[in-house]
Amino acid sequence: MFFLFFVVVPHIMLRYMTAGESHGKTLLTVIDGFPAGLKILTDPIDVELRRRQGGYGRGGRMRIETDRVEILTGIWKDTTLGSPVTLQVVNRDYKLERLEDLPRPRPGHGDLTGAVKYLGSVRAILERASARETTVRVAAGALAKQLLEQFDIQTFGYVAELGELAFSPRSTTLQEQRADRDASVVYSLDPNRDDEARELIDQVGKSGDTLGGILEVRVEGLPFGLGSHAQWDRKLDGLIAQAVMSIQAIKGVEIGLGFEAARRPGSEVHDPITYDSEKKETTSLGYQRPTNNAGGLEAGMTNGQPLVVRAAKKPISTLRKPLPSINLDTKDSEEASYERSDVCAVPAASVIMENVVAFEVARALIDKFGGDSLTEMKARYDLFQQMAQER
Ligand code: EPS
Repeated sequence: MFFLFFVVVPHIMLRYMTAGESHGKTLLTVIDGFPAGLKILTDPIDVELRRRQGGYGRGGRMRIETDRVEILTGIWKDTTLGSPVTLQVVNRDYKLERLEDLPRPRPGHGDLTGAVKYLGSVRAILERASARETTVRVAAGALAKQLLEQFDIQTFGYVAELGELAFSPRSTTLQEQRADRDASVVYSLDPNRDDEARELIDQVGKSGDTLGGILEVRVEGLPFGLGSHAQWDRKLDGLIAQAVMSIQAIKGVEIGLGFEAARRPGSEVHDPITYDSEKKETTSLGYQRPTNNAGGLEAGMTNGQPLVVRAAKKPISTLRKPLPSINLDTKDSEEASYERSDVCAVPAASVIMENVVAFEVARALIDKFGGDSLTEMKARYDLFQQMAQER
């Protein structure tokens, strides 16, 4: 008899997992497959953690926490060993053992569904489902960004829309836009409109409601050919969409023109190709595209243009003016429980998305150029650039 065995070997080289509850002792991430020989600084990770805590519209918890990363494994003399890197952010607001269950599930959260699925309490679900978990996702991404910087790859995330407010960039260069974003209380590219944004958030907060928005992440300096057309689970657009979609409260992901591409004829969607030999030595290899409607990806591979990803974040599910729910014990109609929450975490979500995308890009970079050591990666990167220029 003939048996055909398919052995499923994940080809993933760089990966991470997180652990920890919102009000548990600590939050952890283990990053496996990070190359050896990279000097790691904790300051840039803490800067991202601080940004994640900020943005106008956040609630009481962020006044309690001062998130700081501690490196527990994988690093010797500030340099990566090639072994798993463990990062920790300790919760100041550790009180899990004292907390009670929530009797009335909050619509939009995993409260009802999780309690039914696990045949247990709402508390058991919400503690892990909470966006507090993204603290260590940001830490993992901020570590990955230090690898990307070695290859002059820049990741940049900001708030494009807040409720019904849409922000147009005030400046053009990445450097200016970064300064604008860092000056804005809602991490938009137009700090001149901060007053409007603040007013909107205050007004929504006063009425006991919450606010969502649209986030955008751009990655510049990418080489050709990260990701692959050859297999569905190696397409970089798919990997990015999954990673972004998994961020708490994200309801939609677009790359480049995204949904708008469906409304236009092909001639107004696809980016024409020209060649400029003067630009041969840049990451574009000289291939120029007057538009970037593809958002930097064609057939699941980077095409030398900036990667542009957008995501829709729904308003936070916890409402101070609660929605109708039921009492899980009696099944009687009652208002949903209320646990302390934020009015608007859209700015924070832009930080999370930036770092989550950075991690996916770093993984694709390691897939293409090998992941044992930074020295080998750089040599292979340079060799590929040289070969691709001659193509
Ligand atoms: C969050 C921590 C949480 C919330 C918020 C985000 O802390 P706590 O529940 O103690 O107030 O502020 O969580 C949610 C919005 C959510 O849906 O769970 C954080 O660290 O980002």
